[in-house]
Amino acid sequence: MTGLTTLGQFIIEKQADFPYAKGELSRLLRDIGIAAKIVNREVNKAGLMDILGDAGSTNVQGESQKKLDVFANDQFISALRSGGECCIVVSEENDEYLYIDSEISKNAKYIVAMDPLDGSSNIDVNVSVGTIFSIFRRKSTEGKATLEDVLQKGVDQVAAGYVIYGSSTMLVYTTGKGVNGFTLDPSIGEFCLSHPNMTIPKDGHIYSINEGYYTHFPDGVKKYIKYCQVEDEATNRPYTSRYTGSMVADLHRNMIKGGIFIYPITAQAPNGKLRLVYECNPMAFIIEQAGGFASNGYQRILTLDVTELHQRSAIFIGSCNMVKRAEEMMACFSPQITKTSFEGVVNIQ
Ligand code: AHM
Ligand code: MG
Repeated sequence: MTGLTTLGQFIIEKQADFPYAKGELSRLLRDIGIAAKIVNREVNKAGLMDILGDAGSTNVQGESQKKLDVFANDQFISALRSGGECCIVVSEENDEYLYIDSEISKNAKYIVAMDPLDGSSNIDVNVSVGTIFSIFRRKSTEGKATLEDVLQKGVDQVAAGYVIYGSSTMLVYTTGKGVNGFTLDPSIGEFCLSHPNMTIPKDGHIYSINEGYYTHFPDGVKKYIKYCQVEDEATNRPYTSRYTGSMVADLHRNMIKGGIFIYPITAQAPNGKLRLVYECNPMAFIIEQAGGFASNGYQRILTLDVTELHQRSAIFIGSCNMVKRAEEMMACFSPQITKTSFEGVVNIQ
């Protein structure tokens, strides 16, 4: 006995939490874990191989795809296809949802939505990237699963997780009974339980937002940023600002230390940038299960209607009290974006 609990062992132990389950969800999570290990291997040696840089293609959102985006997408799809428990995959990298049409998947009940490599603009500079996944049970009981099966609200997720390829690689997931984190031990090639029952502090002192877009934010966001920066001993302000450009890394840090991550609507992204189905909803499920909260500024993320595969949303997510405070600011000020005038700012020619 090593005293270590591997992801595989943990998943099997936890299967008893779902008395009706026949092990399909466990197998699905195992398949995702396997794909994550393969992606991790490539991310780790990316600098040594011809796998850095653009793939020369764009996704449905018009964003240029990195070679590793495409590689990670292929790996996850292939693991889900050979596992046989998934009937549909939705991916940031695919315009349409993908049926898994194989003999072993013909009775599959689960739909997986994913961002195979989030924060991929960071790959070329060796900064953490991540994978985000969300799992639903199909609602229809016969025939092929339909778009209706895919467009479920966040509250209907049965599991969600992320993988962070950072200074160490971790897989963090929830099935609605708390959040557990596993660190990849490269010497044995296994994810091992390292962060049982993860909880996010109710309060924090880190705020994560791309302040470069300040003039393009709604007034409530501007006021919240100013609130974070004001000195106040009682509330431990000013807060500190941390933003990597990888949502998974920023949220993982904030989950451990306490903090808020915000990607609001902006003048350029009037519906927000991040995608509801495979970025906001899974992260909201995980953070809520850890005791935090996620909102679009006005409404709980998990209750938002889902009408499109690649729908975008604003997101305020993290420590409960911080998100509630940001929501208060949003309620007090106009949702309109009024460009800030920088009177008094000196232009140096
Ligand atoms: P991606 O899925 O194309 O990688 O985009 C999502 C990423 C998030 O991880 C990150 O928080 C955000 O985009 C950064 O965007 P910006 O550069 O506009 O701040
Ligand atoms: Mg992404």
